[in-house]
Amino acid sequence: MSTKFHVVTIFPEMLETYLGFSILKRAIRNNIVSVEIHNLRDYSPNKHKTVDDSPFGGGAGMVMKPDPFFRIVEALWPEKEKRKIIMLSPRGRLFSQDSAMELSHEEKDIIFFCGRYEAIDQRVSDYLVDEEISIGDYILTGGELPALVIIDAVARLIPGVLGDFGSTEEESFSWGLLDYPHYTRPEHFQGMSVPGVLMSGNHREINRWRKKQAIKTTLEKRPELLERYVLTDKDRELLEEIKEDNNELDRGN
Ligand code: 4FV
Repeated sequence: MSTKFHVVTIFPEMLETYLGFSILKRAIRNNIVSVEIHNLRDYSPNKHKTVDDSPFGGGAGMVMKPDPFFRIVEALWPEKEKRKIIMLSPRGRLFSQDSAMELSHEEKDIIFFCGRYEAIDQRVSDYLVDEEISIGDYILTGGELPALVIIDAVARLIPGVLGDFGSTEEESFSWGLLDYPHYTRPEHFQGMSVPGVLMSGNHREINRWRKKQAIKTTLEKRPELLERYVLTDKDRELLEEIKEDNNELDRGN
């Protein structure tokens, strides 16, 4: 059963473009995921297809009206138990790889409400929306990019989507850590060489080096991630080695 995404937006072309390339295009063509894009204006009650109005209480900008959202849900997804409505908003729960994994197991149709203007009338959030998600603490002009970010991050976790474009299994090897360095040909480039262990063919040593690099990079760039990461005994051994290497470096300087 393919994962069904729906996107409610007033700029459908924005999404069609991004979904027409590479991995997502192929996943949709192979019916592993489906992404239906709905133009909210088609559910506007008035002939001018307006979807926004001025804010009660005054203030700058416009607010998206509630009725088009209620009309599209009544028309397309009347059964609450079969739908999960997600509103993209800076107020939402911060999106992460964990939430991507969660959504990749979702059986219900996943419906994204993409806001534009200042905001969407609060009654939509209060009575229709199951969850608000934010992709980060910054203000965008619309919810379309966040919807695409989430569809991209979730779809690639669905078996068969990545295919030989890479595997999430390997990814889970260093789940929760930052990625290790990657190299490809040429082996020597402008005096810069690929670490010898990667040319050794010794996969136990290669995996050990990669895990050590992942822990080292995480310690340097995102130490808070390491706090949350459950270290194995081998990982603790690697972490000790890293600290010794750093001390040697400090002593060396
Ligand atoms: C946003 C975010 C975001 C707010 C008003 C769209 C904009 C405008 N959505 N994560 N950050 N949305 O900035 O999800 O309608």
